[in-house]
This record gives sequence, structure tokens and C-alpha cells, in this order.
Amino acid sequence: MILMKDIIREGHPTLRKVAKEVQLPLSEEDRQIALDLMEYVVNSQIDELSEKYGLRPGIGLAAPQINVSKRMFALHIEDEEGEVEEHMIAINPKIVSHSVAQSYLETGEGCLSVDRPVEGYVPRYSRITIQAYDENGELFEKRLRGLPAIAFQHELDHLDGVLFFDHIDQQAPLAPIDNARAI
Ligand code: K3U
Ligand code: NI
Repeated sequence: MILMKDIIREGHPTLRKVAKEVQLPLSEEDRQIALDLMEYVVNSQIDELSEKYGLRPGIGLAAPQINVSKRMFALHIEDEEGEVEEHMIAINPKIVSHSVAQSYLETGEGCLSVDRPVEGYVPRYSRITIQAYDENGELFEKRLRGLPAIAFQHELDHLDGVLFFDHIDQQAPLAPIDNARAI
């Protein structure tokens, strides 16, 4: 079970590396890493478990954040009613097309590998079509918008050694962004 002590923080060199493609067919070891990432994000959003194990809630977690430099992550997003909006293990993920329009979270973004609040808007594509392999090694394609699209791009950045604050305009972190819609 992944705990907060297993999550590496800002300053660790692995967070700035381009992660390696996962070999297919998927090994049992890589499959287990993907399932462990998903277990963390699901458990971290259950109050009783996040308190019991001291998990900081997250909607996504990428393998490099547990010091495994491989191209995989998990997303689990629930809406305000607690309905599952997105539940995805993404192995060797790619964005195959995207909108011109951009969006950003009005509250800014956070990261389990960043232990300080960082103010500023992070521009992301509003709509994306993605391809990835799932935990059974099956290729899938999906269209995403809203928070799932933003979270997918946040996690994909982790696989390329990019952190969310790299995208923030340092001179004007809260300046309106052209062509971008606040979510
Ligand atoms: O955004 C967070 C959240 C947690 C519970 C409920 C609703 C939202 C926490 S921060 C987060 O989930 C990061 C996780 C990271 F750093 F490990 F990748 C992902 C993320 C945060 C903000 C926007 C998009 C993705
Ligand atoms: Ni992050």
C-alpha cells in the first residue's frame, strides 16, 4: 500500500526526468504498480482511510511520484454527488488530439509532491482525445473535458518531468489567460 512516505517531493531528481515507456505485454510487477497507484487515489478520497493512514487526498498519482520512472498513472475523480466521473489507469498515455481552447482551474492546482500552496493559473487544453493501455494491456481511446482533462494533463506532465507551476506566468500568476475558460 502506498503511503505519504513513499511519495517523493519537489527537489527529488526523479520528478524532473522523462519517464521510460512501459514494456508490453505488461509484466505482473508493472501491473501491480498501476493497481497500487489507483488504490492510493481511491483510498485517499475516503475520509476514514485518509485519516487512518494519513493520506493527502488526490485525484491522480503518477509512477514517478513514487520514484518509479515509468509512463503510467491513475486517475479517480468523483463529482459533488460522489458519482465517479473518471476512473482510469493510463499506461504509455498519449494525447492524440486537442482543442485550441484552453481552460484552467480557478482555484489553481495542487500536487502531492509539492508541500506548499502555489498561487496561479495553469492553462490546459479544454478538450483532449487520449489513448493509453489499461491494467490488462488493452489499448483504449477516450475523450475528456473539464476536470478529467485537466487532471490527465497534470499527470501526463509528471511523466515528462514537468510540474504544474512550470506553466504559471511568474510575472502575473493570476492574470486572465487569452482564450481560456475558468473552471
Ligand atoms: O486536486 C486535488 C483534489 C483532491 C481531492 C478531491 C478533489 C481534488 C488534490 S491535488 C491532486 O489530486 C493532484 C495529485 C498529484 F499531484 F499527485 F498529481 C492532481 C491534480 C491536481 C489539480 C489539478 C489536476 C490534477
Ligand atoms: Ni502532481
